Amino acid sequence: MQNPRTISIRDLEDRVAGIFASAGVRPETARAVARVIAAGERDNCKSHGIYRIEGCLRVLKAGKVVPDAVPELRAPSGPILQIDAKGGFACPAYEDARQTLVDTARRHGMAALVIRDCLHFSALWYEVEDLAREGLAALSMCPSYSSVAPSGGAAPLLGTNPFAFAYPRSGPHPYVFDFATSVAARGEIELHRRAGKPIPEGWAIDTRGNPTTDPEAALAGAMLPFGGHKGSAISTMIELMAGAMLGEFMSAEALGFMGGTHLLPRHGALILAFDPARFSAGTGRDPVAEGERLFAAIADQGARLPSQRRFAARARAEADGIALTEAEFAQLDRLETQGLAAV
Ligand code: NDP
Ligand code: PYC
Repeated sequence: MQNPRTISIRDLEDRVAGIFASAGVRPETARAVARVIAAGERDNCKSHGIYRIEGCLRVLKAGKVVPDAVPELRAPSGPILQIDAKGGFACPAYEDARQTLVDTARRHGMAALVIRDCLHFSALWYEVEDLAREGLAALSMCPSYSSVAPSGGAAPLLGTNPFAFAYPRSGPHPYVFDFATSVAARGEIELHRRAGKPIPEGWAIDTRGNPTTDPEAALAGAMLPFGGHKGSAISTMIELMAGAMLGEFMSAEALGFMGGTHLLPRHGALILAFDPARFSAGTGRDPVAEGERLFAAIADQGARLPSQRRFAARARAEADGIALTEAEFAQLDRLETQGLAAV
């Protein structure tokens, strides 16, 4: 069999940035968006890689994300920072605020970053991993749009509400987990639909509330929270913490604003950062070394850590480039030549 064609991480980033810049997106934003999309492909997170380009272009074409928004940071002397994305993409807002967030967390021991009114289409590990590389523990969460039925219900209400956590480690990579609070991310169902494959049982119900493995029926019906009532409660917490508490949209309002699930949602996001050294001060214990003991005990049982697959994919991409299918290369070509007309 022929080896798959590859592209370097940098070249992919350049091509994606070019697609967004040609669609009228401010160059700094196009570059920030391209960084997270290329990172998704690099780490083999297909549901938030180049597949997302078309979704973002659709939102741009619909006029529901502001292409030239310049985020505005409000950083008072306390631990709560706010950056207003002004209806633009979340990634440039995070990039603009991240150093102030790191400095503030070190100064106070903890800090919160509120991202207001943004299109947060990307994987959340990107932000928390970045903070853990600065020696901080971090949590990130945001609502989405109503597409998940609460446990015991049958109609979409909650979002796929992702939740990510990272903790610094002594080795090359931090400990990171990141998941949708639905059984699977909506992007996974969409990828199954495109591939003409059924989804696994337990992911979703149809419009009549019956279990389905048909991705079309699942997208029209409701997705299910992971872990039954437990996932449903965590998802509800995210609606409250990253929606109601921030004075930003919850998933039902985001759905109303976008006018349906055909457009990625706009809402707020919450990122929390903690300095472990400040929390353990005076105990004589090293919080990173304590973490290492736990990770070693997990590995001793033969279990793998979250993000291990992702970091292995990254190492392969850094060494050999990112393998894309011919259809994916064709998709990039088409988006480059047709831009917004392609969606
Ligand atoms: P997955 O179920 O694929 O993975 C969830 C986490 O569990 C990952 O950290 C993964 O690590 C880890 N993991 C998977 N299998 C194992 C295992 N056997 N042992 C230990 N750890 C494991 O994620 P989802 O499909 O739920 O979410 C995918 C992405 O979608 C996320 O990045 C999320 O942020 C994003 N998303 C974004 C939204 C938004 O609004 N911006 C909305 C919803 C989702 P690994 O990657 O190494 O496999
Ligand atoms: O995959 O569920 C998802 C999703 C929604 C918004 C961005 N990603």
